[in-house]
Amino acid sequence: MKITRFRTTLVNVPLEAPIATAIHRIESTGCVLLELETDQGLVGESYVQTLNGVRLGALHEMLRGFAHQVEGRDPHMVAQIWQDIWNEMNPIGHKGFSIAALSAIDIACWDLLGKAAGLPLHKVFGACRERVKTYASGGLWLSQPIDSLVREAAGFIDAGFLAMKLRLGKATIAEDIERVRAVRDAIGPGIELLVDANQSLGVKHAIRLGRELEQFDLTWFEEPVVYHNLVGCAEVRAALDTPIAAGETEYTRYGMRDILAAAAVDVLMPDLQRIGGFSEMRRVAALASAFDIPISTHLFTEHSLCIAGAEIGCISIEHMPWTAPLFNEAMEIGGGLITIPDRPGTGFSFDRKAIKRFGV
Ligand code: SMN
Ligand code: MG
Repeated sequence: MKITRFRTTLVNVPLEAPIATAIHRIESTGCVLLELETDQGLVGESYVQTLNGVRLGALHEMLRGFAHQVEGRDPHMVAQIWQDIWNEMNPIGHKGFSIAALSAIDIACWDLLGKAAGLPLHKVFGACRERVKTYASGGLWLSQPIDSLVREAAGFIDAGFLAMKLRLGKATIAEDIERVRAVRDAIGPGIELLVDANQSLGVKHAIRLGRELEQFDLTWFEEPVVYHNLVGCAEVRAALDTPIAAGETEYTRYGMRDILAAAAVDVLMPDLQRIGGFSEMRRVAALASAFDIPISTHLFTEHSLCIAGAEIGCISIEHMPWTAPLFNEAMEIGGGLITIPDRPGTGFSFDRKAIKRFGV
């Protein structure tokens, strides 16, 4: 099998409503879609994104700059293709959009491998489960008033979720506690509640807040401090019983190695676009397992399902609905679990009508 065409398309998918975290204001997700066409008629698909569609042209240009690394090659050589792209990006750096480009190409190559084998990717990798625990993450934003949080939390339970994530980072500890208390009271003790401060807190603030939050039996406290303060994150972790989660903002196995070596997290949260695709995600899962630290994937829900289906140490997957409108297939959620699709490749294909509708 040979890759004959490297096709990219730009879309901007609006969110249902604008949202905010402690560090984000988001109205849409701009995506560069990649389709690798082959001489066998199979097409490998993937996408990478930039929030609000800003700098989409730069992301696109970065991706196109590596097209020559796959044109004319057999996608079964994905490990060598990955390494060749890694080597080529040495002068521009192994973080940021360069890694996003590598991720897109890697994911599309793997999608082709699954399709060529007629197997879902978790079975190509070697499967461990057919369903994975998830949590509702497309809501409970910092921008919402408390009555809206309470209403939305009830809606998540109605939609089949048994876990959900609330964003923190209000100006005062009292406000954050009030919001956690309101949601915990609304959902009761049997539903898992996670919180995410999006790196907005100082170490002492995070510890003081975290101590007050112990009473709410949180599943985890995510990104309490700025992502590069690994020593500070480890201090917060040592001071609290609540598990600490982080990792979404760092890149590749090298970024994950530093987080793990600093004993900064109880749960590692690699992001498919920032990690370097499926190839690197699997290496990171192995690395985390050597520290006895579980992983839980960040964003990219549809495409992360095959990793959850193949990695014993993947304890859950973030459910973010932002890119669902791009796909023909819907995710199956019930009883707090998402079903890992049994369709070849990633199991998700771009909806041509949606691509037209959201095209930029
Ligand atoms: C998050 C990440 C990116 C955009 C919005 C929110 C958040 C998460 O950190 O973990 O979902
Ligand atoms: Mg987060």
